[in-house]
Amino acid sequence: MGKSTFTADGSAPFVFDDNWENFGNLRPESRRLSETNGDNLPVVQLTEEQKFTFDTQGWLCIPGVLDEAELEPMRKFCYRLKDDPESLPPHQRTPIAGPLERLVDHPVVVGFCNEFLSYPRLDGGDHYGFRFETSFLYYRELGMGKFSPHNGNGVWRLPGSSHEYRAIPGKAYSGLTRCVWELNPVREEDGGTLFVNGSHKAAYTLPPTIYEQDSPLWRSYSCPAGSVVFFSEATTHSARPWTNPEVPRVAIFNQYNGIGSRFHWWEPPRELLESMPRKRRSLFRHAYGEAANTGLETRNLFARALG
Ligand SMILES: O=C(O)CCC(=O)C(=O)O
Ligand SMILES: [Fe+2]
Repeated sequence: MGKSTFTADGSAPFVFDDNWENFGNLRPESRRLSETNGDNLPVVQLTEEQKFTFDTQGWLCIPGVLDEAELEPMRKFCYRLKDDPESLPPHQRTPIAGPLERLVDHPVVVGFCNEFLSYPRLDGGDHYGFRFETSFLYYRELGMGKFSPHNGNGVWRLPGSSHEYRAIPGKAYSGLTRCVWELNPVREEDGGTLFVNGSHKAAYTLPPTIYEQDSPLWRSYSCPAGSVVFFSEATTHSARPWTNPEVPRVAIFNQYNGIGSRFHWWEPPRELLESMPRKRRSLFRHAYGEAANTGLETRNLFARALG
């Protein structure tokens, strides 16, 4: 387990586990988090400042992760998906295929998910301790996109909602989490996603002014092409109309969840999964906890009638 799983004073956060051998806390050998991704690249850990920013705001922008040589084939693939999907085999008509596939477990994404989503006991080295939920391409030209605020109050949600946020000293869990790759530059006034800072932890209901797009409660970001924005779905957020007539928004909206949670019904085709490195494929397992780190094909307990 890398150093990011310890609190700033170097101590391990107390994470309850389903055993009592270590006073209910995760055993030291269960404090595992992937250090490499599906392409065997080293995972990029979040800095203390990035962890603090995400935990307090409910969202985090990491600018300039991808360079132009990586971005160009990605944008081309997006235009093909949008304008000419029939030119792709059916199992590749998705933003997790082609040059976009490696965004799914990009080292920066794994670093983020290790901190805010992974259940360390179920990260098996070959398998991530978190799940992939959905992927969509959001392509927006002038006027596209609608102001529609939603979510918030994540600390107070019951777990079945998936829109939850939990925190103990030195450790936080973000539940359903969005990872947005901005493949074009975004200026603050262009129309990137809006957030209400701290609303994932809000104890009060949202004030009616939230329904005004120019409320000072709304925050957003500007970033160069190739930046990534993480946000907890428990944070109040909204789309808004795109205002830049020169440059469209070309954004990949990937989404992650805890290993034992599922919100959306979204199943990528087997043919696509079989072409992926084994570790990347582990992101697309069904939601379950027991022994999720021991293999992709686990036993269906239904076959065992007698317990
Ligand atoms: O379109 C956007 O900017 C926000 C979309 C949204 O609500 C979400 O990703 O959950
Ligand atoms: Fe949303």
